[in-house]
Amino acid sequence: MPDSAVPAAPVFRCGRFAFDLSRPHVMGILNVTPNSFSDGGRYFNLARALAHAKQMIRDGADIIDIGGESTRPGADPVSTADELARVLPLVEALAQLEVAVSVDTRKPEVMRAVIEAGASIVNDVNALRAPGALEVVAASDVGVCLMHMRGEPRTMQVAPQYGNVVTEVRDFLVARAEACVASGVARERVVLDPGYGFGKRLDHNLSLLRGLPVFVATGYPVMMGVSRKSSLGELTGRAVDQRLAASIAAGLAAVARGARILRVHDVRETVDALKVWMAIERVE
Ligand code: 9MG
Repeated sequence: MPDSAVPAAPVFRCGRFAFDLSRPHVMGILNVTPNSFSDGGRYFNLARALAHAKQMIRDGADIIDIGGESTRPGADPVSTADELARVLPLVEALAQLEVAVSVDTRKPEVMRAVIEAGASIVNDVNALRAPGALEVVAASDVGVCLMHMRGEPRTMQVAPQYGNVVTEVRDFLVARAEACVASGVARERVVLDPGYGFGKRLDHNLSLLRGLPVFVATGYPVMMGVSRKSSLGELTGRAVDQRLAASIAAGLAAVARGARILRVHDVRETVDALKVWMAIERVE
């Protein structure tokens, strides 16, 4: 592993949790949308969603990321009321367990409610750009994942263009992180995510993966979400439910380049792969 891929921040603090970043961590995806792109809306029902979250915890997830609004390419927005009705009961239930609860949302009203209900992380694909979002996070002790997205989910895959995708995405994320720190969010509460697949073509995504050490060199922890994404389908010709091997390969490539949180659907398989990787690399 290149020296630049060693994270400077040793810890990610989020609510009552502090993650030691000398080893990678797994964030399990819990989509509670009727039409989520890669699980077909299977966890829209509360009891099934809870059972699935508990299975991911048994399988070794450190964090559960709950999403009530689809961010897949072409997805339409949902109302605040609908999003809250989907995510709040799950946040309340999971916040009682020994797992960090993350909520994937762009809406400040949703952020405020889920923080009150016990969420420890806000995962915002819009990097807290909605008016009021930064203030909600700054007034709390939660961690925040700032993700890069070009445009918005409905239109983001329409001819995305970059000069140098790695430096453009890094500069955007560092500017958003500095805005957080200037608002009173401790640096140790901030994680950066290049936004694999969000307003990017296959070559952009691969450049971002190769360029992860550039993000690690910012000193902020790096999160990566490659699980089942369409670029893996482009590379393998596989349908969305047949991309496990491709997801593990891309996830391990990200960890080898310094990513310290992997956002995944397949927790058990990812945890196994990371155990082997850590043994080889002598990561304790
Ligand atoms: C919500 N969501 C979907 N894909 C994602 C990714 O790659 N990163 C983050 N942080 N969130 C994502």
